[in-house]
Amino acid sequence: MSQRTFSIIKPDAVKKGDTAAILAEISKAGFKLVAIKKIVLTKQQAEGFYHVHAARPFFGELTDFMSSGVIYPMVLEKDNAIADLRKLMGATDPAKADEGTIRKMFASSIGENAIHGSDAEDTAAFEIGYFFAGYELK
Ligand code: FUP
Repeated sequence: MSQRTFSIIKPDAVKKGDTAAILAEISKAGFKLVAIKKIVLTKQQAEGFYHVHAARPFFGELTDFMSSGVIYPMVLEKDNAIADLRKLMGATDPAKADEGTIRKMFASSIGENAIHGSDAEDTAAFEIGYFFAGYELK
């Protein structure tokens, strides 16, 4: 069944000029681009997005990084979108990511790993709503 998920092209990938190449991989994998925008998060906005990680030791570093430059948040749609995007992204640590995954191709470290993808239906709903209004999701 058709499903929506949420993704972000992160500041490291944008700075390296890999945005279009990553979008091409996403398109090749059969995802429809429902919505996309270009923004720079404040530190506070990054903290709100990653609130589930607030107690983790890497929270400060993660939210500094995510507010350090342009990102492209987007909503993607296909059958089984949430799980399929996670597969296409590869492991959080690019050193452990399979060949052909976006993190294997474009990420440099566990902290600066090129792309975000929702991990479940409830987080996808929260994350889509964090960045997009209903009228932007037609
Ligand atoms: P993922 O779902 O693969 O993006 O990974 P997590 O939800 O576990 O982590 C979210 C983000 O926190 C990662 F993308 C990068 C950052 N992180 C670290 O910086 N160090 C870690 O040890 C784990 C995650």
